[in-house]
Amino acid sequence: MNNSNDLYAKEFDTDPDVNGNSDFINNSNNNNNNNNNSSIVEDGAEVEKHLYKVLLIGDYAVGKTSLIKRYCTGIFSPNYKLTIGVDFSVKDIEWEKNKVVSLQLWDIAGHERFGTMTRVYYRYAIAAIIVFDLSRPSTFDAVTKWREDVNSKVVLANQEPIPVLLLANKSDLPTSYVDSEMLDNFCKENNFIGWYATSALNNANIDEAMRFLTKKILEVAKTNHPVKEEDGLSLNKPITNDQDTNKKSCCK
Ligand SMILES: Nc1nc2c(ncn2[C@@H]2O[C@H](COP(=O)(O)OP(=O)(O)OP(=O)(O)O)[C@@H](O)[C@H]2O)c(=O)[nH]1
Ligand SMILES: [Mg+2]
Repeated sequence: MNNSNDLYAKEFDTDPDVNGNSDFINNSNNNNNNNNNSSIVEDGAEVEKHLYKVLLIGDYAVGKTSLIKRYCTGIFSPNYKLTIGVDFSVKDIEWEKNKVVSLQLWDIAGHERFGTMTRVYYRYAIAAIIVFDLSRPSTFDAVTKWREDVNSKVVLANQEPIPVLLLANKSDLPTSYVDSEMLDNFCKENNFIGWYATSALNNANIDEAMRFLTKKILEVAKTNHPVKEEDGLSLNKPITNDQDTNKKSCCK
C-alpha cells in the first residue's frame, strides 16, 4: 500500500461503519487531492492518468450501488443489500489516446442513520451525483436536501460548488414517469449540471451520464488545479435500449 492509500486507511480506521469489502481501494493511488495526476509508461508511450473522486448520494434504495456496479462491472442484482457507511469502486476511462481518467466512485449509504458521517466522506470530491427513484416520489423530494448537504460540506478550491448531476433511476419500471420539462427547470433552479433518466437494470443511459459528468470534471479540473485544501444539465434525447425508448436526459 502506498502513502496515499495509507491516508485513506487512517481516515477510515477510525470509522467502524465503513464496509470491509472495498475491492478497489488498493488499486487506487489517490492522494486525497481532488485532482490527482500522474503518468506511467505503457508500451513505450507515456500515459497520463487523472484520478477524481465522485460522490454518489441520495435516499436509501434508489439504486446508487446498483448503478455503480452496473457501470464498473456490468452486473445487476435484483436483491437489495443496503450500503453501510461507504463503499468504493474505481472506473478507468480511456478518455483519449494516452490519457486515462479514473473515477473513484464513493457509494454513500442513503439510510438516515449514516447521515452524520458524510462530511468526512465528501472531502476532496470534485463532483457528485444525486440519485432518486422515479417510482418513489419522496426520493425526489429529498433531492434538494442532498443538494444542500453537498453545498454545505464540500466546495472546489476556488470556493465554487462542485458540479452535481441528477440521475432519475429505475426508468424501466412501468410506474416510472419522466417529466422532462419539470426536471429541466428543476436543474436550472437548483444548479445541477443536468439530469439523465437511468436504469441499472436495463443499463440505460449510465455510460452517457458518466461521460457527460467526466467532461464537466475535466473542465473544472483545468481551473482548480492543483488542489491542496478541503473541498467540498437543455437537451432531450431519446435513448434506445432493449426494453423501451423512453430514456431521457437533460444537459447544459
Ligand atoms: N427495477 C429496477 N430496480 C433497481 C434499479 N436500480 C436498483 N434497483 C433495485 O433497487 C434496490 C435498491 O438498490 P441499491 O442499489 O441497493 O440502492 P442504494 O441506493 O445503494 O441503497 P442504500 O445503500 O441503502 O443507500 C435493489 O433491490 C436493486 O436491485 C433499476 O434501475 N431498476
Ligand atoms: Mg447502496
